[in-house]
Amino acid sequence: MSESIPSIRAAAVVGTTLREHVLHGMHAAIGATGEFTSLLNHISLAIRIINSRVRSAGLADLLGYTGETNVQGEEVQKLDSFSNEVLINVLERSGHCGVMGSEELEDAICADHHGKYVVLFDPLDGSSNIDTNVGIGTIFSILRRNEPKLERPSLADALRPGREIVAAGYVLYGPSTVFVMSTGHGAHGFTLDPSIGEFFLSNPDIRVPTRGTCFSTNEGNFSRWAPEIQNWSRWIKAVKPAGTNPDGSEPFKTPYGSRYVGSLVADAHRTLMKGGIFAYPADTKSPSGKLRLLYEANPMAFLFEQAGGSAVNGKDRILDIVPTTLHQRTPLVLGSKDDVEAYRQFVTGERTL
Ligand code: FDP
Repeated sequence: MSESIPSIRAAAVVGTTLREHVLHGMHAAIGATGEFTSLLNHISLAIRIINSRVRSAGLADLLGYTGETNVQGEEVQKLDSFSNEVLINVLERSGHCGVMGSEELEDAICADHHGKYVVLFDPLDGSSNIDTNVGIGTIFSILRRNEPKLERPSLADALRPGREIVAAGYVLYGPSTVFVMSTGHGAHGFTLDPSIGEFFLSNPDIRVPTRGTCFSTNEGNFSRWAPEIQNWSRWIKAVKPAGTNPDGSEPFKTPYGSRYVGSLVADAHRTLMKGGIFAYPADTKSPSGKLRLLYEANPMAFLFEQAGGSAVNGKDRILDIVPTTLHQRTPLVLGSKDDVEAYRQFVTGERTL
């Protein structure tokens, strides 16, 4: 009888939950009030609600368009607007959110209370993939307002460089639901156990390999790219190793494989886990780039840096860009340090074919 007890215990080991992970962070932070922890728990609730709808979308008549267009001029799909409403609702109820900015809203929502935090989000990223059951996601970042007690919440609270982010994350609604998050102490991945509705720590302290074997771009835009980006694209597909690293180390093992889903969350997640490079450069159709700085590029850049990777707009660090508008776009290049650096060198002319 006594011999069977250890094996029963071993079989019943329960992993760390997202809630515990967040609480642990709170206990480690001197002077923590619990508001940040509560905010993260509210975000986790919103995500579980969105996840449940995404999972039953085909059955619940949530696919397709609402007939409206969002501020980017794109048709709003039902799941986008549902996800947007859930996040706004849950964040408002948290009472900690002074300012909210969403891809689906023209203007920021400024609360009439002194909530300490700013939350910027893309409620459902990769919307062009919704109808075909391809991975989609939610992306968010959190900033602390500068003077929460003295000043009323305003758009200025949101227009701050990404280096001031205090937490960021994304959720990938793929074969499983994965939540990758950072509060500035590394990037950690949690996987949802759908049977009990709880996220469990599945990928502690994610590290992006220094160099990868895949590149991820929309190659259909090749003819619209600047010559130096075209050269980078030719280089990464070249059969022979082209040149050496700036420090004279191992040549890159080109050609790299190509992987492109067309959902930022899916492409970024693969790049974060396996290394390599994701690039959405500016082109003649989108001269400032396509992706949004505040709720797509910044959260991803924060997570990649936390995981030992990097993120640039071509030549400058994404997290140093000072935004001027809520829906500002930017070219975005993120991934393994060496791969992003090689791209940067093509852009600056330090490297050519
Ligand atoms: P989508 O248009 O489907 O919403 O956020 C915009 C985004 O998706 C990203 O998720 C994705 O990385 C990119 O645009 C895909 O753009 P292309 O279709 O131009 O490749």
